[in-house]
Amino acid sequence: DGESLFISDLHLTPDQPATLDCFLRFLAGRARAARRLYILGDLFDAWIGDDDDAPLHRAVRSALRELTAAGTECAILHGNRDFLIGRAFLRETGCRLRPDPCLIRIDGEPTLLMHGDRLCTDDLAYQRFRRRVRHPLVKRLFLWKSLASRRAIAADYRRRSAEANSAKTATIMDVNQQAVIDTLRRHGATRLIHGHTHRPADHVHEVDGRAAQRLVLAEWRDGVGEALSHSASGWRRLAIE
Ligand code: LP5
Ligand code: MN
Repeated sequence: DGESLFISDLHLTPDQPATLDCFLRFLAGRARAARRLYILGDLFDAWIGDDDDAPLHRAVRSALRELTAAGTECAILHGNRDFLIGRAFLRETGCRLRPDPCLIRIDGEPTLLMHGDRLCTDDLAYQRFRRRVRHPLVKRLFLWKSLASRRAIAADYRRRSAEANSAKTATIMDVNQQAVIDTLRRHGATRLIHGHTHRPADHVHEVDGRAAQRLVLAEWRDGVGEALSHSASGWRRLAIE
C-alpha cells in the first residue's frame, strides 16, 4: 500500500546548507509521493526546545507541515541530539512521535525501529550521559533557561562529545551484538532498522535459530542523503541528492 521511506541522522544545521536543501527537495518530491516517512532520530544537529525560532527550524517545520498536509504520514523518533523535540513541534508539523524502540509490521513482518544509541551498551560514558540528560527534571531545568544559554550549553555538549568520540574506539561506538539479539528477541521482531552509528550496512543476526535482518541507515552530509525504501517491489536503498 504505497511506499514507506526510512531516514535518520540528517543532523540539520545552518553550517550545512546543502544538506538542508537536499532534505527540503526530498520532502517536496519523493517523500510527498510516499505513503509514510519514518525519521529515526537526529533530524537536527541539536534541538534545544520547540520555542527555537532559528530560520532553519522554521523552514523545516513548515516543510514538514506541507508534507503531512499533502497526506504523507510522518513518524519521528527521538535521537540523541534532538530528544527535546516536543508537543509544540509535533502540533506544528503534523508529525507523530513514536517511542524508541517502536514495533511496526511491514509485509506482515514484525519490524523494530530505533535510533540506535540505546544499543551502544559498551559505551558506558555515553549511557551515563544519556540517563542524566533524559531525566525529566534535568530536561525541565534546561528548558527553563533562555534560548541563548541553551544554545551555549548545546554547543558545549557537541564540542565535548566530538572530543570524547575521538578518544573512543570504533568498536565501543558500534552497537553491542548481544544487545541487538536481546532487543529483537524481547520484541519478537525479525527485522531492525536503525541509524546513529553512521555505518550503513545490511546485517544478519541469528536469534533463537532464526535469521533476523538489521538494516543500518546512513547519515546525510555534504548535500547527499540516503533513504531506505519499502514498496511492492521490496527493499531498496535510495541515494538522495
Ligand atoms: O552526537 P555525537 O555523534 O557527537 O555522539 C554521540 C554521543 N554524544 C551525545 C551528545 C550530543 O552530541 C550533544 C547533543 C546536544 C543537543 C541536545 C540539547 C542539550 C540538552 C541538555 C540537557 C537536557 O549524544 C557520544 C557517543 C556517540 O554518539 C557514539 O554513540 O559516544 O557520547 C558522548 O560523547 C558522551 C561522552 O562520552 C560523555 C559526556 C561528556 C559531556 C559531559 C557533560 C555532563 C553533563 C551532565 C548532564 C546534566
Ligand atoms: Mn545519533
